[in-house]
Amino acid sequence: MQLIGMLDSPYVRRVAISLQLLGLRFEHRSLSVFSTFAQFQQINPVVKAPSLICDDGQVLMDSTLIIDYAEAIAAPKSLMPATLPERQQALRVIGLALAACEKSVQIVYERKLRPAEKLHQPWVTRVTGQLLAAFDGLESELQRKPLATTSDTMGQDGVSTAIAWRFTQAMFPEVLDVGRYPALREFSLQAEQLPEFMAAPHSDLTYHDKP
Ligand SMILES: N[C@@H](CCC(=O)N[C@@H](CS)C(=O)NCC(=O)O)C(=O)O
Repeated sequence: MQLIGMLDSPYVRRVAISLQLLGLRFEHRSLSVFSTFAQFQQINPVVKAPSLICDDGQVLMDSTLIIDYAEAIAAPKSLMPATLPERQQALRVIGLALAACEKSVQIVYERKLRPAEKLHQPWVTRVTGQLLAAFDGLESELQRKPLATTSDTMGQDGVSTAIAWRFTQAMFPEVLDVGRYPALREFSLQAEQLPEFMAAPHSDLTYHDKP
């Protein structure tokens, strides 16, 4: 299968890391939804990153749905807990992390795609408040119950939290007061050192599977 999209997208990175942790091999094509729009359109006319070309040629999109598909291939291996209370907790954390990604991406679009004179500051202020609320929620979840930090134990809650933090840090280091998020900061430092994270860094690089 082929993962389409750039690793500077938190959603693409989330999939690239999840596929590795699930033990699935894939080819990565680092196409941009902006600078290579037409090429991306040839693969997926909706131009959404990540897109996944399955082995039979069908194209899937949306990181959560692609990971759902990957989980089905990898079963019984899974990044989700089996018991209901643990799964509920993981879903809570993943929801917060995905909200943080969504709000960060909205700020990127507002700042980078709109002409400066058309930037709508009340919207940016609202979205920034939502972004900080999502990270506040994640910080208190991690303070209450630390996330696993090894390749063998990390779940989808950890992957999603780590990619959300790294993306926001990379895009707007000034927005996140790291002193306010000690647990998230420490968790991110550990997660980013795992081989699966280092093989798919937040960047315009291409992931290469081990030979
Ligand atoms: N909910 C989607 C969000 C994906 C998303 O918004 N990706 C961005 C790149 S970070 C994208 O495709 N942007 C192009 C566009 O929406 O036109 C997911 O989880 O995959």
